[in-house]
Amino acid sequence: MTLRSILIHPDPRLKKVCDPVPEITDEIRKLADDMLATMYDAPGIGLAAPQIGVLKRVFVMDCVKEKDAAPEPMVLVNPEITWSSEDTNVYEEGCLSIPDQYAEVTRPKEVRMRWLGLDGQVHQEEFDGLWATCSQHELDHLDGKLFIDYLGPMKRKMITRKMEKLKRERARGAAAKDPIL
Ligand code: K1U
Ligand code: ZN
Repeated sequence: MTLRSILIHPDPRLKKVCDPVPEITDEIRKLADDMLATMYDAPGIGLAAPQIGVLKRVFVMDCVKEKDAAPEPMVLVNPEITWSSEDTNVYEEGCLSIPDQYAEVTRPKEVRMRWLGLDGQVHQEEFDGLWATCSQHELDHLDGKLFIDYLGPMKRKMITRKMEKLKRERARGAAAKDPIL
């Protein structure tokens, strides 16, 4: 298992529509393992493959909130929404690719998703609450969409500028640590 670096917005890889996975292979199983480890380490409740620079339709999530509850890691390959509720829900979303920025996003309250599991079987499940919000946020990542794309242009630009500054500071910090850079 390897911890992978999480890309920070703006990055062209976060804007791409990802490719379907033709079959479950050892490479996909390893990718899912790495993604779960990276998500738990961050920490986060979800992570999509493009966030680690892999443009494949895979995401992981675990929205168990209670501290002492058993983890419920999920790996969704080629996920699709097959039904969404008329009812909506507003949640203050965050994103590991947009650190420390949060904004309210309105999405369907419940969704039914179909996906390919690591067992090679097609799965279908209805999600609600945080699972519904997170699964839709992650599916958006696979279509090159970020939660800030739901915001007005002013707020989106302000957050993008903050992220550009953060990336410059991180690059400077890394260069100061490494005499070769
Ligand atoms: O996709 C991502 O960037 C992960 C993101 C998922 C998400 C959060 C909130 C609403 C929708 C989707 C995160 O995990 S951000 C971090 C976060 O929410 C969190 C971190 C630690 C504990 C609990 C939550
Ligand atoms: Zn995100």
